[in-house]
Amino acid sequence: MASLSFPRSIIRMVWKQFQRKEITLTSAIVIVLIIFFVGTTLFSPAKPPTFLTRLDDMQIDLNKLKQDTKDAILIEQDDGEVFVAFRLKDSAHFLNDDRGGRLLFTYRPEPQKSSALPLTSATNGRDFTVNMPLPTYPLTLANNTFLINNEHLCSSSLNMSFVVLVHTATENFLRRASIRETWANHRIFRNHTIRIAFLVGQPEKDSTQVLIEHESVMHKDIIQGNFMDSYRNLTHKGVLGFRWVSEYCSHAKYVVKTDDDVFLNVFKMFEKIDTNVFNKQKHIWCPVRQNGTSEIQREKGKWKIDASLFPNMKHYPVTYCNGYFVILTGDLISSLYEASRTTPFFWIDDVYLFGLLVDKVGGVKFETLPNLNLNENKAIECFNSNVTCDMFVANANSDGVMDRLWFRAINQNIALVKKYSNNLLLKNLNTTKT
Ligand SMILES: *[C@@H]1O[C@H](CO)[C@@H](O)[C@H](O)[C@H]1NC(C)=O
Ligand SMILES: *[C@@H]1O[C@H](CO)[C@@H](O)[C@H](O)[C@H]1NC(C)=O
Ligand SMILES: *[C@@H]1O[C@H](CO)[C@@H](O)[C@H](O)[C@H]1NC(C)=O
Ligand SMILES: *[C@@H]1O[C@H](CO)[C@@H](O)[C@H](O)[C@H]1NC(C)=O
Ligand SMILES: *[C@@H]1O[C@H](CO)[C@@H](O)[C@H](O)[C@H]1NC(C)=O
Ligand SMILES: *[C@@H]1O[C@H](CO)[C@@H](O)[C@H](O)[C@H]1NC(C)=O
Ligand SMILES: CC(=O)N[C@H]1CO[C@H](CO)[C@@H](O)[C@@H]1O
Repeated sequence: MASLSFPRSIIRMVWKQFQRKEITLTSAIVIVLIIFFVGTTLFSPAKPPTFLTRLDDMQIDLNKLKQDTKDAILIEQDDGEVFVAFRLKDSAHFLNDDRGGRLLFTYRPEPQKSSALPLTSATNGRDFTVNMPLPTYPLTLANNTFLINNEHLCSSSLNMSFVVLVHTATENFLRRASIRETWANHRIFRNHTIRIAFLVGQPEKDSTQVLIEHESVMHKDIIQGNFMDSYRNLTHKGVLGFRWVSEYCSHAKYVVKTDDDVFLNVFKMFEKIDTNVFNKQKHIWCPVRQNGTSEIQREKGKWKIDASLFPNMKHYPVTYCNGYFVILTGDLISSLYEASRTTPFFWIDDVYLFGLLVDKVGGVKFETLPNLNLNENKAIECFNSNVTCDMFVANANSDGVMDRLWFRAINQNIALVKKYSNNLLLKNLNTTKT
């Protein structure tokens, strides 16, 4: 039993503080519970407990966990160590329930091992101007497209204002957590229903996969496609998103595509929707890149394109969007997905998703969105100022910036916040950090 006293005493201490309200739910404190048992019997020799442990060493009962925690996030540190941070509910009771010296958690990951669908070599050497047999899109037609799906995320009974598709890298657990707790926290709004779906591919490490599956159980907002998560596979991620919306969220009036380091002043978004700014059909709002103005890099750089692609062209031959923030009318999505079946793969996702596919659909209007800002420092300055910041979208790349922008945006937009938030947010307003 000696080996158990250390973690138990820590847990009791945290628990007591919690009961005495020294740790409040509204503060940013997450209570980190770490369970590690050397051997699983009571009679194993006592060894010093390891405080942080790998998730696959932990045994967690997910149902129990869900009952007793408000939420949990999975954190992977730079050194590769992984732990789970729980935020306890007021009613949490599992701490009393450690039978026979064992905490009750048992977690047996059952990775969904679907047979990996090999990608065809569609990525290489396609020529967009020469007649070629039409390819079938390699990923999205297979039956095992969704390695993880949360089909009910956007249930058809919801009157959806918009659904947000966030392109996120597998290991960006903290960024996803920030977005969930700030502007895309659908629990705190009224009069508008929004949902967020995080799109990922397959991680390199199995341990990351376990974490993602766990995250999906906790938050039910992960969509995972059957492809390696990598920069050159981002187009697949985008098509996956279009397919997912077509099949499971086609009733959303708008679809917002963004990245995991982007802050949206969601109250302004609601206001624009309510004042019919977006009341259009077959329409896209984004940072527009007009046809014939974006140079194709041939020599060097992140976006260097092989001479066999877009041969003899100096500029991309279609209008497209900078993809960090794009609003599409919902009526477009299934056509875009259909278009992907017959549009040869091109790895620059912005050009493919918001250019080539849109061009194939035809009759789509682009409109430039004002007040988008990609300079994080300018955004912090603007939202910190005593004048209401007019940024609609801002970059929030560094740690903690998403939260700061969110708190400041709330303070600057009190009238809109009162209009569009429910009591969950409003009752906390006065205790909100500034
Ligand atoms: C997908 O499933 C359907 C029915 O379950 C089957 O007819 C079809 O052959 C499958 N397609 C592939 C590519 O496995
Ligand atoms: C759905 O929401 C819109 C606002 O986005 C509102 O105008 C409409 O009345 C709502 N419909 C229903 C059936 O609640
Ligand atoms: C894209 O995903 C496929 C399927 O998982 C993988 O074979 C391929 O290596 C990935 N491409 C890149 C550039 O990572
Ligand atoms: C783009 O511009 C080129 C000429 O610069 C024109 O030939 C082409 O048709 C345009 N494409 C679209 C989709 O408008
Ligand atoms: C706002 O801040 C500026 C300096 O940043 C200051 O000069 C001004 O008085 C402030 N206005 C109010 C209303 O506080
Ligand atoms: C929050 O502050 C406002 C004024 O700043 C006040 O009217 C309101 O009652 C306060 N709410 C709570 C819950 O304390
Ligand atoms: C404009 C509108 O729909 N307002 C509604 C917002 O939600 C509250 C209750 O949550 C309703 O009372 C309002 O009518």
